[in-house]
Amino acid sequence: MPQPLIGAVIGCGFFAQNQLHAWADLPGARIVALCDRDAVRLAETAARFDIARTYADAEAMFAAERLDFVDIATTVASHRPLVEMAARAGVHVICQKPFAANMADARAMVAAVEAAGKTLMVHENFRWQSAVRRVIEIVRSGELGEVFFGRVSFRSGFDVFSGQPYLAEGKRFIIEDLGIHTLDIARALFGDVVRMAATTRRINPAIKGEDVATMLLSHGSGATSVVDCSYATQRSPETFPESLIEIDGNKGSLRLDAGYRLVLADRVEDLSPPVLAWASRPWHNIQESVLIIQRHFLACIAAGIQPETSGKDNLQTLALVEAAYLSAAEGRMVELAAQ
Ligand code: NAD
Ligand code: 89V
Repeated sequence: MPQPLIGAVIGCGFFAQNQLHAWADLPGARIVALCDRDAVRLAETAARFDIARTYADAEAMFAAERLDFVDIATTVASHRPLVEMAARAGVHVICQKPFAANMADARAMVAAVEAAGKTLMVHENFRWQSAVRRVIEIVRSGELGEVFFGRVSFRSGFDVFSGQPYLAEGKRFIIEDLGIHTLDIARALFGDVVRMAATTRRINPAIKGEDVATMLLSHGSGATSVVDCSYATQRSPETFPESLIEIDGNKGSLRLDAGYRLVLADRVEDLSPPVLAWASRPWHNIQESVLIIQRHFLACIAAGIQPETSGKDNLQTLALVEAAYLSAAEGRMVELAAQ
């Protein structure tokens, strides 16, 4: 059995708890240190996961610890300084989405970790949800033939603001926070995008950003897809946090319906994800994907290969986010360049 990789987690907030549970489930990693500027969160998380060494300052942590990797679980504003610090410390990096607030920061982070000769993966976990993964496998197997149409849809009225109050405060909301996942799923299914158009709306008057977005994508593969997301949709049953998918190919069609029900021409598959011991509904779908993506990170380091959701790959997803905001602001189709 190879020695586990030694890691640290920066950011002990709402979502990091899932990441720490997943690391504890993975024999290939051992988290030895935690960092957070918030002393209460830091102490509570250290006690919950029995992690002895804690730091209020990431620079101090990198100076004191001998790490193989760092997991950055903070919100976007801190990503660039922390990723660049990790690159200077010569450790592998996994960083939460949204990876960067702009393309320049994203490119700088990719370049810094590349120059250090280390692995950089973005925690872009929606394409790693087991139901979505099954759909990706079917498309990549060629079973549907040449795909000409797709839809990736996330519509919900779930209150995400109580757990993540910062989501109500930003000028940007649903495309940057959630659409980024659904756009990434569309890329995983249909390939990179050559042009796109988007419209946005804000329905909830209590938040600052847009909570509805509808996007039309032309993929280089020839497929057209619609990616739509909303946190202003009153559904029954509520489907948070499921991404519903429809795909048409010249040899067949599929639908990933509500309730993780996959329908192909001649069969139905129940793709309900497991509820891991530390997980709870309705988040169990996302929580399972955290375990899967973190396992992928360790496997890629062991094999010396780039993760599927590497920093470099994520530049294409971030470019779609930027293009969507530009298209919505200017009311026009936006061309995408290769990143
Ligand atoms: P949060 O505000 O609850 O937690 C962030 C923590 O980071 C806070 O405790 C804060 O004190 C700490 N922090 C910030 N900057 C720091 C720094 N420079 N040094 C040390 N500590 C610092 O946020 P959250 O809801 O846990 O979200 C974190 C990230 O995870 C966000 O980017 C969010 O978009 C992402 N997220 C991803 C998913 C997913 O499914 N992939 C789900 C939820 C949130
Ligand atoms: O997945 C996320 O990034 C979360 C949520 C599901 C609430 O949008 O912020």
